Amino acid sequence: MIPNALLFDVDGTLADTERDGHRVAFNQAFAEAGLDWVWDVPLYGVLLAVTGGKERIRHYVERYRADYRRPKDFDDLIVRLHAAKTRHFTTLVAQAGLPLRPGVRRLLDQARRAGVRLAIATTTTSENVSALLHHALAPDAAQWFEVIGAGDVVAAKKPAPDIYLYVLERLRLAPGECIAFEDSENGLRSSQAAGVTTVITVNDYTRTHDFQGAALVVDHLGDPGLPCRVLAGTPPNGTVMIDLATLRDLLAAR
Ligand code: XBP
Ligand code: MG
Repeated sequence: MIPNALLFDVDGTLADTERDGHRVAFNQAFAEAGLDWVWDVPLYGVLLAVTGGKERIRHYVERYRADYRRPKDFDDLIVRLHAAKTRHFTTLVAQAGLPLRPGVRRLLDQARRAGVRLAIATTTTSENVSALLHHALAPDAAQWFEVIGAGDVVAAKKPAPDIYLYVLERLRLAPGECIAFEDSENGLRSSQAAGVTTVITVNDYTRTHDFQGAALVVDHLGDPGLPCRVLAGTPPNGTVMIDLATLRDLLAAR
């Protein structure tokens, strides 16, 4: 059987948003607030181990800025910084544009034609998801996804399974009827703990993560003329792109 629904992570999976999107927006928010906090590309890779922007800012201060004298309203400061960061990120997505990763549009189109349901399970803030879908995919793309599970809608972010459980409950589907797409170890821990078969598309930040338990690990989903490379797992012979036939075989092998 082909899956009844495809559940997509956003950051790193639909588009490479972290290095040139979120990271830049965090730095803009810090500079605007007069803080000398700068997250360079390697440091941001380390900070990504903590999911959620507000949680990441707090972790950075605790772990790297022993010198920083926290104001009394430190919790509120984090909320304000994060709101500014979201404003910068959505502006960046609208102005600079962050392209979709290979094969994302092709697979979404194929799923929609076949009546396979679509949903999003992400840690990022919902405004960021709306902006990315609108600008990178199509102005009406948010409507392609029956459920958009994002950000603080659940108490525990990835690697906890909560966001996947939230999405599955709203779709009224069992995990075994769905396939999840993730790019990171935290994402895989989350989808796996919810019992969803997972395909990983790695990126520069996540290439070295532990993807034990993923059904398939590829460099990207593949497109005509741009075959994907299988890094772990056994897809059907001659797989050059991840399509509904590949996903049907992965579910059958579960
Ligand atoms: C994404 C994240 C998010 C983004 C920033 O993880 O960890 O924190 O980096 O988003 P995943 P916010 O792809 O596993 O969902 O700043 O909006 O929290
Ligand atoms: Mg991700």
